[in-house]
Amino acid sequence: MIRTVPTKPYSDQKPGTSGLRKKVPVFQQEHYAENFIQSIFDALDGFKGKTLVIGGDGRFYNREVIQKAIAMAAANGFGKVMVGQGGILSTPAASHVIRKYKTFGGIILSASHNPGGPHEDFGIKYNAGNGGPAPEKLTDAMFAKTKAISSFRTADIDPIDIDTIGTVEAAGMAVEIIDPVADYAELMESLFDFDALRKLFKSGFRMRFDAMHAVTGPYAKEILENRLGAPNGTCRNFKPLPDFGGHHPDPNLVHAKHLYDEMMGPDAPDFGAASDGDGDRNLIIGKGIFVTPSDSVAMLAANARLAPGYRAGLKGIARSMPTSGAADRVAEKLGIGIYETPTGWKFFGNLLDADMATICGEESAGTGSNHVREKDGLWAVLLWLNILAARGESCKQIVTEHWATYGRNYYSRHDYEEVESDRANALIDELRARLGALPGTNVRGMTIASADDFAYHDPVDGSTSEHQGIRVLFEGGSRVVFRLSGTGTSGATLRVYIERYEPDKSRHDLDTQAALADLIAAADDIAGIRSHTGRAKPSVIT
Ligand code: VG1
Ligand code: CO
Repeated sequence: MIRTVPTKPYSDQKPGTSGLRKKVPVFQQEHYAENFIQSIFDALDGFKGKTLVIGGDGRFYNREVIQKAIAMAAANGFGKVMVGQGGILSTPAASHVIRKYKTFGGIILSASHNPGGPHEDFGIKYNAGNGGPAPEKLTDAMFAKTKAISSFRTADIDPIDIDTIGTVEAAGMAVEIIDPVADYAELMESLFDFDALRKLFKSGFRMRFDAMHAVTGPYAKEILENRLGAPNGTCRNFKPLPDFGGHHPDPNLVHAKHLYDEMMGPDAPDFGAASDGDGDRNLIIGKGIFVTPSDSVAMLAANARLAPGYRAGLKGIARSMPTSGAADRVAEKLGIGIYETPTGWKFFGNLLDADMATICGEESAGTGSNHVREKDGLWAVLLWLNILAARGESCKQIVTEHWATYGRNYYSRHDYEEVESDRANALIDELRARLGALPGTNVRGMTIASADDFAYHDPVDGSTSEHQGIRVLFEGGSRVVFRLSGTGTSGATLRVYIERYEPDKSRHDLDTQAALADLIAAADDIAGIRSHTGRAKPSVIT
């Protein structure tokens, strides 16, 4: 029943910011998925007889790869796999299942916010026994295995019925099909004041949650409508579809514009939210106000004690380097640690495991806490709701009050998508070569105080990660950051992050792009964005 199948290496299986992501036709090449899955197993040690969690975001090719992964897990000696019913497990739910049942680790099939379908994106990532994304050391080891692989192990078994809850046997291994929502919903119930939330909805509070036809639909329906009594219709686009209904499951101001427009409209609900393909991102829009993700982390941290799960306070806050400094001011006021990590959730794992950080966040709409080891879209939504219920104020009031107390970090990210890789690399290389010469120079009336290529020294395991983004800091604290995306599947995406701190309360209601106009122009002067990319403007502005 167990077979060793000869195979040839592919040279392009290097995991990026969050796992391996490629177009579906790339994954459909002979043995492409098998090679990567075997390389994951080959990079791990000591899993014989142990349990592996398997699930995905329901996108095109999910079911096929789940069957492959089950057969390969059996052939490689796992004792059991736990699979989300229908092949569904959101990224945070998978993280929770891995932790709750003390399993060896898990495979999550997702390309997250990237589009899905026969010609769109697919992805595979591995999470370790702490529930968190494989650290760099492990992804490097996997990549090394993909380059040397000569065979993989699989079992000749009939396809497993992954739609029926229960346990079956496959080539000597137990296959348990689990309810993908139950454990996660129970965890949320343990962290938040569900009674207060029920009262909130009962009082007529109106909310719109857009699941974007991605994985959070079943979770949001169960928690918001079934358990919290939000009216039927609160959740939109809640049925996971293999192609996300033809849209990008990316909850930003471009792909969730309909939600934004509704929230800015005359009959806006009180609160709007959305999540991405695999359920780890969140978009938060109050009635008449968009909450920028960097602000959201800061505001959630500042108010976390209002939720039962965080009543004891926070140990520390961690944010990715390009995320604005709004959270730093909260940490300072609370007298707790603040940590600045490279982009990608894998860098938060050690800080969370060591109990140095409780809440973490990224500017890309990822927020989470030590309840799992991934960012968690619905968690952020529920914490916001808990804060709204406890304070009895609107989202807009909470945001403006926060700015008045801490000052406002005007912040925006400009993405230039699908730029030719050579041109994007040239921009970064040239900038890197000029870093030493930048300090002291004057750009548009602003003086550059320092410039560097961000390197992270993990305070827990002592590892170093270099080349994590180029930072240009101006006197007075404003900054621009440049980095290339590690999640795209065609060409290169240049991300430019722009930030300016404004302490003056009378200047907190400016238009963000206008407030940042001089820095946006300076970023182009410094890096030659237009000339290098050939683009007059960004593809996405958040
Ligand atoms: C992007 C975001 C990063 C996030 C990553 C995975 O990475 O910038 O903050 O952790 O996506 O998110 P990059 O390398 O493209 O900038 V998800 O929700 O796509 O797993
Ligand atoms: Co995601």
